[in-house]
Amino acid sequence: MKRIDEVTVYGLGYVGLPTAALMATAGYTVYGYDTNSEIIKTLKEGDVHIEEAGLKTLLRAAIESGNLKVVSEPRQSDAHIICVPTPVVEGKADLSAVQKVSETIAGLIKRGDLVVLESTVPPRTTEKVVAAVIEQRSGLIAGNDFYLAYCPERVLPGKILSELVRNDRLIGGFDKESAQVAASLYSRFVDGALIKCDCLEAEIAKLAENTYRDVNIAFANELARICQSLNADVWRVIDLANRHPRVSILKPGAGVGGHCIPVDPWMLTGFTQTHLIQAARHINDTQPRFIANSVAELLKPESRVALLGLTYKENVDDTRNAPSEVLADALIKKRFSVRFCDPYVRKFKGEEVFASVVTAAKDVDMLLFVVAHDEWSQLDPAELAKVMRRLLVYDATGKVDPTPWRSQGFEFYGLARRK
Ligand code: SAJ
Repeated sequence: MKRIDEVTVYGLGYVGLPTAALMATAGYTVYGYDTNSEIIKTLKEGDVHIEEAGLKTLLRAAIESGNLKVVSEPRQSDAHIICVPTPVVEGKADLSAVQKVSETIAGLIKRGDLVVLESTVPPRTTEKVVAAVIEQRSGLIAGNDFYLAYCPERVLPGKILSELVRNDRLIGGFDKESAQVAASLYSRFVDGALIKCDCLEAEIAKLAENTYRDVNIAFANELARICQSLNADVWRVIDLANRHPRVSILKPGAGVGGHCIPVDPWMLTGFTQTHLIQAARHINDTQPRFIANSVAELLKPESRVALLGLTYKENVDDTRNAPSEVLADALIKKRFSVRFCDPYVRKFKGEEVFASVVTAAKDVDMLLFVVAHDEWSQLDPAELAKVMRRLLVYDATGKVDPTPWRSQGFEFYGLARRK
């Protein structure tokens, strides 16, 4: 079996950077390459451009060991791992970064090398883009002259390092030997099972995972709307339903954000007629406006609202596709004045963001919990009661305990909570 010593990781973002660092600490010589010179500069200075638990320490150890080299020109190596973004623009995946990196690899690849695609892509991209570009430009044939696999990342932001090691991993081989070689690459640092399948199965399975989550959350959000109209508590209803051994409903909220769940489902559409996927997207996309309408019913004209939590989910610094943006726009359109507060974010929609809730709350009429950062558990309702103009809380996260707020005289409302 092919021996792999040197690996090049193309794309040093949320997935590529931790993967490169882990591979280096597992003993591979790793070249971390990115086309963004700012990222290369930051990393070379020993800093990281991403907030992720444990990453900075691991990265420094990997660089100090000499096993991880951050490079501004890609090098020849035994394995090439593609971790570049595949954004969805108007419902269609933009594969230009995958195309470009495949061209780069075509200029470097040697007979017997392994190429692995990790980016989330529409079905058949490994074959139709990666294999096709490399074959056309290098003259080498996938499965004959080089190994090729699709091994999607499945890690949860906030827990990336532990999930990279512990999660089971799909190893979609272009052919059986490719799957074996790719499995041996990951076996050095993955403790989870390495499940061999073909490229197409792995591509569809990756999209199915995120789409399943989107559909499940959409159901929870629709249930919240039903409960709200019946004046029932959706959080309690979901807890009760989930006591059934074969039911596991996710949580409703302010909407679905991030760079994966709101966009990946579109990559499964367009092959045949689909309805459920689009319906789920519609429900989740309109959820921030549903929250804005619910909140507006509680406010007088010209009220001031402090939005607590701007990131796409709790305890991360990422604001991509965050529901808070649509929610803020909807509130501003209703002529409320909106203040932004988040310890992980400095600027939002071009405006200053307050790190301290007490500062953000001064003279406002409502605290609106959008994302359940751990920091909120430290809040003191008595202290906030002293600075606010009106004592009103709305919780879209379902995680704020009303009792201490009510005991300080706050009116407390929440998404589909009983009035
Ligand atoms: N959300 C809810 N209710 C829930 C759970 C999440 O409204 O019960 C919202 C969050 O607030 C957030 C959005 O959904 O706005 C997405 O958050 P998430 O934690 O569900 O997922 P991501 O985007 O951080 O990571 C997902 C994960 N996929 C699955 O769990 C199936 C991760 O494992 C993938 O690797 C990642 O997408 C990816 O990169 O594809």
